[in-house]
Amino acid sequence: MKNEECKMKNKMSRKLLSLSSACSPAGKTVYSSFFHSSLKVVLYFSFLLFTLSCCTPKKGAVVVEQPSVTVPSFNADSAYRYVAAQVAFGPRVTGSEAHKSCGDWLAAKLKGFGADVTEQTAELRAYNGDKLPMRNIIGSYNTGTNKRVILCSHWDSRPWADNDPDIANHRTPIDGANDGASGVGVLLEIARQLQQQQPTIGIDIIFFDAEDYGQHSDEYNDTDNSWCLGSQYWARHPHRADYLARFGVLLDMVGAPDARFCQERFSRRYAGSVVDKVWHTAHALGFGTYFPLTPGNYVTDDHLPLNEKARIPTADIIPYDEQHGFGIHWHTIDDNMDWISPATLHAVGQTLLHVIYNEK
Ligand code: 1BN
Ligand code: ZN
Repeated sequence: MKNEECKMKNKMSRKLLSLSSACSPAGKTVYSSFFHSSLKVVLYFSFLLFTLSCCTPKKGAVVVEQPSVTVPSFNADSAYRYVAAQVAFGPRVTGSEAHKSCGDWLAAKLKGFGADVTEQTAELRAYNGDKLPMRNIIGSYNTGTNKRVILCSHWDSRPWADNDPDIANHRTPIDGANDGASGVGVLLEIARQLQQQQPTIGIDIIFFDAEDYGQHSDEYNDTDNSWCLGSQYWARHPHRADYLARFGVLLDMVGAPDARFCQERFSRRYAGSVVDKVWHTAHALGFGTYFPLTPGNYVTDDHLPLNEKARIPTADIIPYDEQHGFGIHWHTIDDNMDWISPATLHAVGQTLLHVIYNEK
């Protein structure tokens, strides 16, 4: 989208402010020495009534626009390149060489975009006993403020294509272009924008590890928390003591051309106001087709530990529809760059930029 077009949409979504709402109750102390206290009370309430009536917008009242914020334009080609760069490392399976190299690259990119970078490392155990050298990578902006928002994605990729139609691929690791790299690509582009124009609030971009090392679908195992190990760890050990954020937004699989981000149900339950904010912003910007206002399903994802353990209301932008589930490429060897659409990355990234820059 061109800069001008974006600014126009930004203008359209501005709130209108009644001119008369600038009135405020005042003057009480000026008159206080002239009257007895009972008279003072009567006068005070008369004044309050006058003030309230003055502040009620009248038919035909003059309205002025609140000063607008300029929201940067999300560059979808740049985000696309960040997705491709991650995929080029090979499958980022936690503990693999590609994982290590890609993690170094992500930390360097965030630093290059001016973030304060914190890494959390821990040796975790997967549900099957595999040792997992977990690495959460966090890029913080405007650390001096406690008005903070989390934007997060997982950066690891699934070790097994266990949803592939060909059973011969069920032990093959996946590229995870959409499942992993797409959300990170959008957030790297947002990081680049944050460096160029600082918003009022502080932002923590968190790349969670070991989201996708969950139970293989061909194995029976009754562990129910085998997914989202990095975010579970972060929720138990936030990267700052007494860390708090107003809200969070998780991006998972935000790159497919036909993506429909129905409202994930845990997000509606725990973070209804965040869902409203994000989905209504998307609609105001003309991205309503990607963001239906209808409920999706319940998804075990990185937002759950943030909502349930860290108590930070966090919404998950994740595609789901009755017909295609998470998409036909989900956990198959076909989750590659062919499934990445700059238009979808743009819809998600531009929506988030508007949410961030309009937060006061
Ligand atoms: C999201 C992307 N998830 C995995 N890859 C979470 C998930 C876990 C989705 C279990 C469905 C079942
Ligand atoms: Zn996955």
